[in-house]
Amino acid sequence: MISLTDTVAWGALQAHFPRVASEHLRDLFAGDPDRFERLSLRACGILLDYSKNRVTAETMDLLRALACESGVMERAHAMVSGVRINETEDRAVLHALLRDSRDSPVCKVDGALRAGVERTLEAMERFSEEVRSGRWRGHGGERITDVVNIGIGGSDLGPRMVCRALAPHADGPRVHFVSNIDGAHLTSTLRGLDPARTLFVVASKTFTTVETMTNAHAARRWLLDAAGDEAAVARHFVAASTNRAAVVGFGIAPEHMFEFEDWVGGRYSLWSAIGLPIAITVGMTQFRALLAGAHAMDRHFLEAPLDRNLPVTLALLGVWYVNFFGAETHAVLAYDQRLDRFAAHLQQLDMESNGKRVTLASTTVDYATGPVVWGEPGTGGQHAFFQLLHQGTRLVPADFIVAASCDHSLKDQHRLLVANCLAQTEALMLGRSEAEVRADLAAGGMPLGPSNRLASHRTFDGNRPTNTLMFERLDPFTLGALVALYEHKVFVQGAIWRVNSFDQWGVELGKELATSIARELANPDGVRPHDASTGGLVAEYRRLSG
Ligand code: G6Q
Repeated sequence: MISLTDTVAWGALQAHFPRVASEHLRDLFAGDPDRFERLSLRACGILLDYSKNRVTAETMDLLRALACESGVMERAHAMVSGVRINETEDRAVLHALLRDSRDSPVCKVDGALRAGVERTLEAMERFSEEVRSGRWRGHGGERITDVVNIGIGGSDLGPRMVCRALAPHADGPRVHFVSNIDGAHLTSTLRGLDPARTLFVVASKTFTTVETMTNAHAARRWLLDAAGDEAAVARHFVAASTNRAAVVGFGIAPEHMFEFEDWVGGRYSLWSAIGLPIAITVGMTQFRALLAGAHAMDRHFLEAPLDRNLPVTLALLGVWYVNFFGAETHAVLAYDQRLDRFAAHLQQLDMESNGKRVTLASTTVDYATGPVVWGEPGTGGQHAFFQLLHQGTRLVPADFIVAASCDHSLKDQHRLLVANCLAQTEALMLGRSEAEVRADLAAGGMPLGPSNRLASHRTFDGNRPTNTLMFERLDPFTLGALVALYEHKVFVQGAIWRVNSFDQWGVELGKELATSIARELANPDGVRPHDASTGGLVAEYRRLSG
């Protein structure tokens, strides 16, 4: 197989790049009054305006040719047909099945798999309703008021992000999330909670993850210190996992284990039993609406032609900036306080999926792959890092995300929020030329001397690319569609970069070393030779900790 950089489509993009790189977005807009209409798409209630990108119609055609030459959609159809596309772990990748519709399915898989998904959803529905209605009681007969999800990585970030985003819909017990091995996380979360009214969800695909199991055992001790009876564990702990034996070994009854399968990757698992805290706090109807939104996006992704396809378009624009403009990062700027964990979720989704340098053919890439993904909700960022976005030396492509309507009563503030979002993308695109700055300064009465000094500081180059994603409101359906949109974006990029987006070997080495260093920190005689830095730090820890 020829290398990606030797493909016809790649060569054509390389030849095309200098022409586009020298164009200013201001001129592209001036030369085409229909640019917004031509370069915007709608699906599942989401508008994607990608007109403020440094592309022409030809660029998009060439990028789509790259997707075709890379067999992106063939791979997508293989994924939803249950082909083991996660080759390095020999697993299928079927998170789309978790949200598939029985009436109009997109996955072509065995009925038994589908039935298993439905069984888990029904079990989640029964259990979440019991907890929400108060029929489920703690060991002492008290109603549950607080649910603590203990999990990390994919067993934390997705459900945590969704619970925060859907907070206006929450009418069940309060949910809390504990992930860090740092005991401060569990301690501060449990402070103020009543063991008699607290339910723990131990969320772990493997049920072996050190952080999760350590926190789960500490939580178990906290409960038993108060309850004084081992039998309390069965009323205050449930699990979302694939590892039945370990769950039962912990003291959780098998009927209180919510199962999923190994074809659900951690960072794609919020749609599975890992979503239990979501179902408990907002109810199963809303959880099913979240799944329906994701399903609608799955269908759109699989069926829309490439030039109308939102995930494909977002992915190709990302490839354009990473591989041709040399962008190192990608910002996700949600103008929505409720999406304050959205960038964190996308960080894992994107960076754990495509932060790879070896292809599926086991060759080392000679091109860049996944960017550093980062972001904060607007408008806070405007008063912090936006300076660099506007006037720094780096190109940082960014996605702006905003809902037209809000669920609170401060409508004027929401209008201001939207105004800020639109103003930023306009400013990043247009910039402000030195001539305009000079004219402004002169109009304000500034003499020529100071004006000469200040003008360049106050000039904005513009030409900084952004996508805007706008929808009516952040309801469960739209959130589901939005998350699935990014899942498929990441999939498309992984397919183009030829990496396996579904493994995560890169997290293993640090885990291994932490286990052995933990033993050394506990036992001074067990120290093995280290490099000078690590050895020095082990010694310093000993000295400081006594
Ligand atoms: C995600 C990764 C990883 C995983 C955590 C937790 O895709 O696989 O983040 O979710 O390591 O694993 P467990 O759910 O097995 O505890």
